[in-house]
Amino acid sequence: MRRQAFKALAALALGTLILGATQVPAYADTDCESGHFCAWDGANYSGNKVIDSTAAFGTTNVDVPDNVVSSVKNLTGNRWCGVNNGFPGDDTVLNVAPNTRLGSIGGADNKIDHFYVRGGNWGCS
Ligand SMILES: [Ca+2]
Ligand SMILES: [Ca+2]
Repeated sequence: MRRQAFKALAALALGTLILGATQVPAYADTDCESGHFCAWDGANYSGNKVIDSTAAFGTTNVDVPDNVVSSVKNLTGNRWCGVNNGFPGDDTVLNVAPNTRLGSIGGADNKIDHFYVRGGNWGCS
């Protein structure tokens, strides 16, 4: 009797494990696929999506429309660095770590003109 109760408990625990493993992730993105970098001209992923890119790390100039980017999703394993073209030099104004979503980008808002792509463990410079 005790043995049967144990078996039932074990089966229940296994069932719970399997159910847990097949659950849909709580935070699925419908507007930017895994492996992509996306940016919007509005805050919180609103307005127009101005870029949806799978550029590889080492890419030095991923162009975006000038001075409109306001929110980003980096669903890649790379770091994405946002640049404001300037004189005499360009300024890196945004550093987006791998697998990071930024609904607002602070001082970089409406300034970025292109991105460059670094390895995930690298910094922007
Ligand atoms: Ca904007
Ligand atoms: Ca700019």
